[in-house]
Amino acid sequence: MAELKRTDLSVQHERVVLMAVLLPGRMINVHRPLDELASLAETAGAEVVDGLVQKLTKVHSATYMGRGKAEELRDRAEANEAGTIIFDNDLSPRQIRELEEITNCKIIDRSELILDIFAGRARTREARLQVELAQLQYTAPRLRGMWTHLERLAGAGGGGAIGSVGGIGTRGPGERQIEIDRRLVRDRVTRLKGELAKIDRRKQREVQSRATEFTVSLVGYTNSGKSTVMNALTGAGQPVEDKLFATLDTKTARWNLGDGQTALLSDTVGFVRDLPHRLVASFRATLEEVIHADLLLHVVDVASEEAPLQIRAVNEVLEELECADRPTLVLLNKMDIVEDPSIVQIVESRVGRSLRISGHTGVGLDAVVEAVSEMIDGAVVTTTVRFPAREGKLSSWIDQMATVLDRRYDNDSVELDLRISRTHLDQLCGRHPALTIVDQNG
Ligand SMILES: Nc1nc2c(ncn2[C@@H]2O[C@H](COP(=O)(O)OP(=O)(O)OP(=O)(O)O)[C@@H](O)[C@H]2O)c(=O)[nH]1
Ligand SMILES: [Mg+2]
Repeated sequence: MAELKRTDLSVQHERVVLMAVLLPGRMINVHRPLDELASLAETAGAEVVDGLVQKLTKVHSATYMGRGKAEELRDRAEANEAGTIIFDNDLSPRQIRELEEITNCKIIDRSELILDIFAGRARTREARLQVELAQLQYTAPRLRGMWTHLERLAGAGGGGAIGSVGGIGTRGPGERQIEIDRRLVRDRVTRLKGELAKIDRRKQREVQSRATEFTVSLVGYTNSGKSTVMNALTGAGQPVEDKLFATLDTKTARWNLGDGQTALLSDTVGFVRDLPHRLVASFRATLEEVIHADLLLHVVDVASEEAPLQIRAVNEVLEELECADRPTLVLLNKMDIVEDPSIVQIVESRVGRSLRISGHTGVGLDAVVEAVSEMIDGAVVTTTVRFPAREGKLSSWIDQMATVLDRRYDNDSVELDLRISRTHLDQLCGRHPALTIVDQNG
């Protein structure tokens, strides 16, 4: 019976009971451990009817939580007529099975819930493919009867091969069906990876073509106000919602900083603690702008008492993307509704350079423009370089990465006057010993 329940992992319109197991060292608000999970569940369309918390020093390998507590969970679900229990933790396929036996409910873990939200919100083709890949990879080993799930994905826009197996599931999840499911999943994963690799290459070219521009990326916890700040700075018209994961793709707009100075500003998907690794990996194309940005603007909701935890979670994702040491300016957002100023002070003492702002009222945004403008001035230099004329590849690389102000030929060598970012100039010198810097100012 439990196997049949796990053919569809959506929790939309379901009455659910929440469960958080608190373990030492986990990033969670111990005073209100179910708050975020409740927002996630509601974002996914579920109706939260009850919640339970258990403190443990270590997990039980078979049932994750204590058996007695699992039975209490069953009673709570029964009393509230809930058919689904959502865990704030990630569970192994075996733990899910055991817990479904005990509670007689569908068990959804944290990653599955997040993936479900992403699936419901993905609008662009790129986002849909990315979510589907992450879902298949995370969910496949956890499902017995896959086909209903696959059909749902196909119906949701994944499209293609899966839809053509419609009807098979009516035979139920027998052994043979499991084999067919596994093969279908493998084939689909291969196809999705191929399509995503193509998108990835296109995105890389796109990002590279902007290499002569100064690029800035907004990053931050979901709902911290990234899109609001983006709109306030550029008038980009990004949708803003008091919901988790309102933005799932990346939008880039020109940011006019005054005095003819411009940069490209990108707004992208928000992060959340314990973001499934698969999801981060498959969202690489969407995060391409972040990965290559000259500067990160880390937006923090300092009106939330969870701000310090959220900063840690964002930094972990940045580490995973290998851009933890990128120049970063922290924007302490929602200053207009801060109730506890000590949170702002704590955050200020823990992060590097930060500015207090409100994307809503616009307070503090002038200082952001000024700070970024100064960074651009420091980050771009005017220089003269010389190299042998036969180095054609080097010449075309420079054409892509820099603005060539003047080009002079002298016997067998070329001399170029350039406007180029410091980072690119360092790369250039490191990779091409044949190149010499003749003159540099700024
Ligand atoms: N009071 C106040 N509310 C803000 C401020 N900035 C954003 N908000 C609100 O916070 C909510 C989330 O804002 P978004 O800009 O959508 O946040 P986001 O970081 O883009 O969120 P996701 O795309 O979902 O990750 C919205 O309801 C905004 O109106 C601010 O400075 N002050
Ligand atoms: Mg947003």
